[in-house]
Amino acid sequence: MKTSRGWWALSGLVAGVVGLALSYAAAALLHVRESPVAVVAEGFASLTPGPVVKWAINTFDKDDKKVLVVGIILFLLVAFALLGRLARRRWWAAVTGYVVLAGIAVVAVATKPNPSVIDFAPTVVGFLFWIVTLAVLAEWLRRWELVAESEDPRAEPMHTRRHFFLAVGGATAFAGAAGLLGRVAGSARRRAEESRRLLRIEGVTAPDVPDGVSFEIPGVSTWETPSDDFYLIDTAFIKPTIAPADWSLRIHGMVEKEITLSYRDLVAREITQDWITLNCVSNTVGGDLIGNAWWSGVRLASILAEAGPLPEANAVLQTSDDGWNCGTPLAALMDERNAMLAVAMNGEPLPIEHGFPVRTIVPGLYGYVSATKWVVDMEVTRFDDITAYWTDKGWSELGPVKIASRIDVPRNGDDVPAGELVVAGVAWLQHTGISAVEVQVDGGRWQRAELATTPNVDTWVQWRVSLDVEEGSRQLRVRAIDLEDDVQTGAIADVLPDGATGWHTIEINAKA
Ligand SMILES: Nc1nc2c(c(=O)[nH]1)N[C@H]1C(S)=C(S)[C@@H](COP(=O)(O)O)O[C@H]1N2
Ligand SMILES: [Mo]
Repeated sequence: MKTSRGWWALSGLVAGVVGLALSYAAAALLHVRESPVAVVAEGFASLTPGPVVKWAINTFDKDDKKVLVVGIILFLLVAFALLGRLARRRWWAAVTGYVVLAGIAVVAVATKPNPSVIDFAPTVVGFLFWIVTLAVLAEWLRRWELVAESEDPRAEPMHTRRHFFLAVGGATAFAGAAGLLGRVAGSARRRAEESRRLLRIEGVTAPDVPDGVSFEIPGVSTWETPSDDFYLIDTAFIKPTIAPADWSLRIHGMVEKEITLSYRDLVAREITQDWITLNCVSNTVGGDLIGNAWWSGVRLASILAEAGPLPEANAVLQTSDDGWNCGTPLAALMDERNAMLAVAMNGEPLPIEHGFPVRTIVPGLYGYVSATKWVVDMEVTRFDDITAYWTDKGWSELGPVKIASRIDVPRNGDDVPAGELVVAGVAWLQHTGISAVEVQVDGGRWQRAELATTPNVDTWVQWRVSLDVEEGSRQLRVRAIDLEDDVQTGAIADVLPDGATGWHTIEINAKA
């Protein structure tokens, strides 16, 4: 056996470093707050008994976290080297060792509050790259060993050894590049977050909640959807991180005058603010891909009027910094409704994942044809001449929202006391408005609900009704009527191609 254990240890080390670097880069690119090492460090710290933590803080002062992270990394480097040596004879034992290490990171992530699937990605990515790198290096080491042991005079140990060292060098360079990528991505995120935190936009005020919009019934969606709870839909695996100073919007195409707006130009204009409910065409009957926020921004009608659309134009192809696009009816952007380039949500600059620094909001249209996040380009055009991300996949060209209503309390399957029962929820038809909501028990008479107030026709409205329910299994069903007296249809349609229809129906159990 001519290769030394040292080379196996080196392979283990290099493979481990590749895995760590890749998990770090993945964390930065996916905007997962913590890389596996940081999460494990946090978990470790939270499990450490108080006196030890006190001792650590006293001994290392502000550096206590750094000491812990450095300690974990040193431990890992030793573990990687040992696992590399182990891989020489017992490949599966080494793999098991790494599964255990990754398992610790998975547990640390899983025990954090509200972990999402994406939070596990850095650990998985790191694990996969570790295995692949070790397998490649081990392959070259084995060949080297074979050649070294062989009696064949034509065998050239130098040759296979060179390949091994090339592979080690390549893997190290790869880890370095990944680490660098992680740093750059992380710093772009930090820069955008920092500029967002420092941003004060004149004319943006805290949400102005009108009287009477909420019945304050527990279980019914709150009037204002907190930005942190607002549903998130986009196709961007990596969310754009654009500092306002780097943002601009180009409006061009079938216009008399092309316009390019900087962020400063935009927010120097008059700010418009309103409550607007946004929902997704993929929201199923009774679903929760909907939210209501206080949006602040600049009216698109005034900006587009300056550009001067040509008479033949009927669409605006909006493009996001991440490449996603959608076609929006020009009329919806220019009529009296409050279509805007939004810069703030619920009184704060847009959260990065909701389109910072600028997104489009158009009351009355589903998000997929209007609500472009990280919007950077608007081409005034004709629907005949364009296709866009979702219309290419079979969704309708025009996406006006459909009337809908939802029962929030009681919940489907709830046990309730028989007798008087308060049923409540929300209903919406942005840009038209709701005039009435009706509820029926077991297909009986439609009973009118009481409506809360709304500041405009672009928001959802809360409703409630007190019903008498007899003992037993009961079915509740809701429908809404709009301000033009059109009644919500009970015909069931799928979300594809232009939004679901049907009455939200739940089963409850009334008990004596
Ligand atoms: N850049 C970009 N903007 C986008 C999307 C997207 O995939 N990419 N999805 C749209 C869809 S389908 C919806 S429903 C809304 C959702 O906005 P939200 O994530 O802020 O709730 O954003 C719209 N804007
Ligand atoms: Mo959507």
